[in-house]
Amino acid sequence: MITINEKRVLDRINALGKVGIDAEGRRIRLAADDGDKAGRDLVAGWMKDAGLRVVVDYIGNIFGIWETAENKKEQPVMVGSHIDTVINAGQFDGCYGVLTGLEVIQSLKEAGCKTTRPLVVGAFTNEEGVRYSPDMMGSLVYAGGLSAEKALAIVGVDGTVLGEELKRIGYAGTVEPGFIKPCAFIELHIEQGPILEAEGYQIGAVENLQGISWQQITIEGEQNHAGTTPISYRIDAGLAAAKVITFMRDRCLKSNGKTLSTTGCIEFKPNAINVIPSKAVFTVDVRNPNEEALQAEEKALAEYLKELEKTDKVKITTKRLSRFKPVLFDEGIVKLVEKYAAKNHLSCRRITSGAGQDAQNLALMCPTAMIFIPSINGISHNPKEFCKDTDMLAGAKVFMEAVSELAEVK
Ligand code: HGY
Ligand code: MN
Ligand code: MN
Repeated sequence: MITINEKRVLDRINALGKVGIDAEGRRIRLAADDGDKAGRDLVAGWMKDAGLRVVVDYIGNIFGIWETAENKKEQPVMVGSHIDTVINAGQFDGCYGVLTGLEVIQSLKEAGCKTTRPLVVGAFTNEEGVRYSPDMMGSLVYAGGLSAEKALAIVGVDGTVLGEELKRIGYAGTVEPGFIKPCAFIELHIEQGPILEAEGYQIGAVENLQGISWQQITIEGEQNHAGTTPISYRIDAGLAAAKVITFMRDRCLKSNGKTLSTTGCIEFKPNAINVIPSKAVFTVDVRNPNEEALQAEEKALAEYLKELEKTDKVKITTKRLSRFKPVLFDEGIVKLVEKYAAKNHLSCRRITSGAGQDAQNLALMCPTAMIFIPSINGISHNPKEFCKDTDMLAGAKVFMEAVSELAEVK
C-alpha cells in the first residue's frame, strides 16, 4: 500500500491554519472573504504543485483532478471537504479532509500508480454558512439542491452578495456545478465531538448525519425607559427572546439528548443599557437525527412563538435560513472504512455526525460516507480544536486504503 508523505500533509495543515488570522489573533476565513481567498490560493497552489488539473465552478467550489488518457472516461472517485471556517475557529475542521485528500492523490500519483478511475479532491464553498445561509452551500449547489444562480444572489449577514464577493476574490468559476459525476464520495473529517476520545476509539465510521433546521427570529416590542416603565407596562422584546431560548433548552432536556438547540447570534435594538429593547433578532439552530422528531421541534417552536405573541404582546416573524433532513450514508462504504480500520489494527465504531457536512449533499449524487478521527476534549468551532498527529495519520491510512479500493488502484 502506498504511504502518504506524512510531513508534507501535517505541514500543510499547519500552514493553512496560519491563514486568515485577524488583528485579535482569531482564525476567520468566512466564505469569499479575504481570509478565504488566501486559503483558497494556498490550496489551489498545492493542487497545481501536485500536477492536478484545477477547476473552479460557478459557486467557487475548487477541484483538483487527476485523470489519465486511460481512465478519463471512467466516473471518478471524489474526496474533499471545506476550508472556510467559523469565527475564531480551529484549524482542522474541513481542512484536514481537503489536505489529506490532496495528499492521498498526490502520493498515488508520485508513486506512479495506475488507477481505473480518475481521482478528484474538492474544496467546497461556504460549508459553514456563517456569512451566507444556507450552510453546506457549495456542495448543495454542486449536488443540485440549490441553483447556482439563486446561491450567487444570496445576501450575507454583512449585506454583501456572494456572487460579487466570489468575483472580487477571483473565484467566480467557469464551469457548471455538478460537471463531474463521481461514482463515490468519501470525506475524512474530525469528529468535533467528545465520543471517540471518551470511548477510546481511533476511527469513526460515520453511518448517518442528523437533520439541521436554521431560522432567524425577529421579535418586536416597544422601546421604553428602563427606570420609569413598570413591569406591567413593558412590551419587552429582549425578555421574549430569552423565553424562546429557554423554551428550546427545555425541549432539548426533555428529548433524552436527541434534540440540540443553539442560539449563536442575537442582536437587540437599540442595544442601550437603559432602554427596553424594541427589537430582538436572533438565530435558532435545531438538530435531531430523526426527521419526524425534528419536525415536531419546529412545530413546538412555531406554536410557542404564537403563544408568546399573545402573552407578551410582541410581534414575531421568522425567516428560514437552512433546512437539511437527516442523511443515511452508504453501507458499502461504511463497511470499507471498518474493513481498513481493522486491517490497520485501529479501533473503530460507527457514529453519527452531529455536524453538517458536505458529504450529506454529495450523498444526493452518489454512494457516500465519512471517516472521523477523535477531537481532543471534544472541542470544535474554537481555536482550542485539536487533533493528534498520530490520529490524523491513522485516519489518513484508512482513507488511503478506502480511496485506493474505490478508485481501483492497480
Ligand atoms: O454547522 C455545522 O454543523 C457545520 O459546521 N457546518
Ligand atoms: Mn466541517
Ligand atoms: Mn464546521
